[in-house]
Amino acid sequence: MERTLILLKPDALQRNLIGQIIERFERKGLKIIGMKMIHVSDDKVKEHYSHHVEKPFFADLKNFIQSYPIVAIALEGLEAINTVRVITGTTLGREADAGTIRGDFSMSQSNNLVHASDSAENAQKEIERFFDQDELFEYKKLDFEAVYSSEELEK
Ligand code: FUP
Repeated sequence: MERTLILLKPDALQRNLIGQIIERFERKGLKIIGMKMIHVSDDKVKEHYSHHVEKPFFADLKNFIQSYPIVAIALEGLEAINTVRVITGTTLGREADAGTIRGDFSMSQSNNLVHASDSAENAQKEIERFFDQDELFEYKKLDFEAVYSSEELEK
């Protein structure tokens, strides 16, 4: 099973969408293994968006992500990284597919509600960035036996 990180951004909090967004991941069959509300530090913003630090929009992106608290969630499931990206939708909310979180709730490129890890390497780094080891929970998810076939459960 894979692990991935999502961040529910300040617009999700202010638009009262935290519950609806978490519900989408839960109902899909993903397992929540860590969850917390935080303010993102300067260092973490620079690390997390290191691929955008030199871009003209970085200052606005930084201000936005630090404007209000965010909710960080670590999820687990079979091929969870890709699955979560599919549920999240493409970056530009107003063009994202209907049925995705961004497609259903966002009109923006920056205020697009959710961050989702985009590769196995980044997922591991991002989970370590936002969670200490003792904030991640290993437990048996009882519905996994209904969500997956026995063969899939082995993976
Ligand atoms: P995504 O993986 O879909 O979150 O997209 P990126 O990693 O490319 O971008 C991260 C965040 O930077 C986006 F969620 C919003 C912000 N961004 C802008 O504000 N303007 C841009 O032109 C591109 C990205």
